[in-house]
Amino acid sequence: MIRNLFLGLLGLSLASAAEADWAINMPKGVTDLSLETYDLHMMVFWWCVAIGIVVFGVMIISLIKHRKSKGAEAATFSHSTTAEIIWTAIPVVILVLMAVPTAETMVKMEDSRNPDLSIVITGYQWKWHYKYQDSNVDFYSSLARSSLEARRKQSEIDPFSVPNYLLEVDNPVVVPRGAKVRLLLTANDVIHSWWVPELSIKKDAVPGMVNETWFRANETGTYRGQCAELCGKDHGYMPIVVEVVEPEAFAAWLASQDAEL
Ligand SMILES: [Cu+2]
Repeated sequence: MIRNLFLGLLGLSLASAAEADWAINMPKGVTDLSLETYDLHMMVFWWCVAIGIVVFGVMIISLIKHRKSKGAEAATFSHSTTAEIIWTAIPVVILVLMAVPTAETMVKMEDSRNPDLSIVITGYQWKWHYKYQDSNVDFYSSLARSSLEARRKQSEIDPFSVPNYLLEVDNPVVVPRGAKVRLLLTANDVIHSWWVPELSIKKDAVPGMVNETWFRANETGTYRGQCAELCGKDHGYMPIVVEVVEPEAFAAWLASQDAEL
């Protein structure tokens, strides 16, 4: 049984590796803060690699050089103040070196003052609602029909044939490039989480609370995300699509949405 499970998992991982165009690392994203987050992540990653090499290197060399068959005798001391000071001081220095730039970036992330545009995002089981502040524009954003049909049991539609399967919506959020967009997040039923990796945003949407975050996208394009908080049976079916367009195109879009109402 275990062998079958193992073979099954192996088959699954090979199949997904062959089918999906996935990357192992996090994306660099399209905002200044997403790039800073990526650089911090890489800095900490390389610190971990260096620590791993040093610690395991010393361990392996010690095991080989001081083995019993070579006549090594165990030392008998039980306490070394010098060693304790060193193994406390070095990690403290490393943690401070990581904490200073991290704190600088986190302060910037929290600074959502003076936005060019504010959007109230409300999570529902299982869709998102967007309301553009200072305008009448508001709409629900649900899973696109193409994905909805393919996900049905016995639909006979191959999900791999559906472009952006489970990552497409009927009404995407549209924002202007270069504008500071403040997001005010809440939920109407259970806790959801608004996550768009390329904007470097993952923020919980909690009933009865308003969480705040912001981004400024430097590049136009379509950025996709998902609800990142297990929120019920259709948690996997409430994706997020953000379209970043030129400011003129955004103004035209907003006016057209307003006219529809
Ligand atoms: Cu959700």
